[in-house]
Amino acid sequence: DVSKALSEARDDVARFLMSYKFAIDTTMAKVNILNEEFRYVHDHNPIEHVSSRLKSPASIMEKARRRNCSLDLGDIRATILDIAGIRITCSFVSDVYTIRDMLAGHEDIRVTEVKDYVEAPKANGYRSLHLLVETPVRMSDRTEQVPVEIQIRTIAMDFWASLEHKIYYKYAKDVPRDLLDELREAAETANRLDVTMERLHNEVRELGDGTEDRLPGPEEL
Ligand code: 0O2
Repeated sequence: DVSKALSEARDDVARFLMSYKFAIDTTMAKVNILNEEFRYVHDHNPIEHVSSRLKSPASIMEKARRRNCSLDLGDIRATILDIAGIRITCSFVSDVYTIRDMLAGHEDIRVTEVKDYVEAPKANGYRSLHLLVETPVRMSDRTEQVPVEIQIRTIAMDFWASLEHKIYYKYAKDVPRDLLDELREAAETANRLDVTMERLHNEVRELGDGTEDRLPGPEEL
């Protein structure tokens, strides 16, 4: 009957969304291990900040509509690859690629696509490395391969993208031309900052004693 069908559909959606939450949890655990290990063992931690988000049902539906995707959960899983999103912010551009290599080398992470907007920025100036990955989520009765979008960017790229995102929504995606030009210029400034900071970091590292940004270990506290 109708109410049974509705309650089954609701359970299917809940299980569907839960698999993405678990994929975020397991991927975040891997990133957190890297983050903590780097803090104790190495003289420089490439990870500055990590965040995650599960796309809301409303924005999943909105994207499905834009992509002409049916509301079948299998179609949505195959089409909308950023339902689970993780964002890793690094200090330097080289860190972005260090983190990429570490995650891509993980046995439970299969990279399905790389969008390198660092090497080839978008026309508006957006820069970030996007890894589309699949990770196994083991549940009581099955294992699912769940897609996760991992965005890796520097602090400067993140600063720019956060403001651009706000402006884009403030103007309901119709941003005035002069503002777009200024944003493009700001993206170039951010890029120059990234290049300068990396050069300075390397120069100081060559002089340094290898302890520059390591937190004290437990025995030193
Ligand atoms: P939110 O709020 O971060 O979730 P799409 O643009 O999503 O239709 P696709 O191929 O999935 O198509 O896009 P892509 O290039 O992989 O980018 C997806 C995500 O990258 C976006 O998610 C943003 O987080 C980020 N992104 C991509 N381009 C830009 C940009 O020009 N400016 C900013 N600020 N962020 C960008 P959402 O769902 O749009 O947003």
